[in-house]
Amino acid sequence: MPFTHQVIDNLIGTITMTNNRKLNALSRSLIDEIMLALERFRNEKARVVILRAPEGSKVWSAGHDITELPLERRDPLGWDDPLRQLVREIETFPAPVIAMIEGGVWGGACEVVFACDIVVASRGSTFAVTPAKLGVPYNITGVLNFMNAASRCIIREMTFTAQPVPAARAEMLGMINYVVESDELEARTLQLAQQITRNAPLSISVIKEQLRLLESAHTITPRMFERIQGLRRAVYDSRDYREGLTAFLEKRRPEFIGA
Ligand code: LCV
Repeated sequence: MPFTHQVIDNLIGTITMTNNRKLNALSRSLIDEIMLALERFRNEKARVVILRAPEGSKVWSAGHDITELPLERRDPLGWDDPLRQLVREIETFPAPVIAMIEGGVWGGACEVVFACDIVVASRGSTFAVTPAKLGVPYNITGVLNFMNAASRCIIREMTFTAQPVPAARAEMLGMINYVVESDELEARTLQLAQQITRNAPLSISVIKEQLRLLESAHTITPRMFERIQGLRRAVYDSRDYREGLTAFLEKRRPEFIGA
């Protein structure tokens, strides 16, 4: 597995993303490995999973692999997008998934983290919601996941400014569980994981699924859905969408014109 390291020990499965060259950008190949690891841990009855980057990482994950986003005329975050599949897999995994964060969390990686059940971050970590920086029309479920992670005005600030939020502020806002010093991160995460393994897995599993179903219990009419998809299509068909992706690939600042 070139992009992850996976181990299970005392009912605790740990997945370390190791594609440092691309800053753990969530490519199809990295996500496939994480999904395989989750399937293995599900089969081996892991009672908790830890998703992490290597110790000392400056970037936990740079978010969706931008080179794999369609340049035009196709929904960049459709149902079968690998990032969407990973978020669903974490949400439906039958045991708690703990995000152990060190470094920057960017874009769709924030949604992956918020899909996890518990988040422990080192003091220097940050969280940046970046669709507006790239010109991407985020998808409906992803927006709902962000709404569940932060209050009304916070998620608007994070989305509209695309600026990284420091872990201490995220903790103060209740977006993550703990901020610890880097040298305490692994121990604090393991302590939580061990506490979970000592409790009843069936009870935990059913409560996790109840929480997921109740959090996503939003009525949306076909008319609302079609309106949202039409608005999103106008964005991913726009010149600004192409400009956002092209600017990143050309390593320059994008020039958005609102068309
Ligand atoms: C592919 C990358 C990436 C990357 N993909 O190092 O939420 S949404 O809607 O936005 C969603 C669609 C999404 O998640 O989009 C992606 C959002 N992510 C970002 O906006 C972060 C993009 N990356 C950066 O801003 C910088 O890479 C950071 C600040 C993370 C680190 O900067 P640093 O100067 O330390 P480089 O930029 O030089 O990146 C190292 C290598 O990783 C690639 C990048 O192209 C470079 O590759 P090359 O050495 O081949 O040039 N890379 C970084 N992020 N998301 N590839």
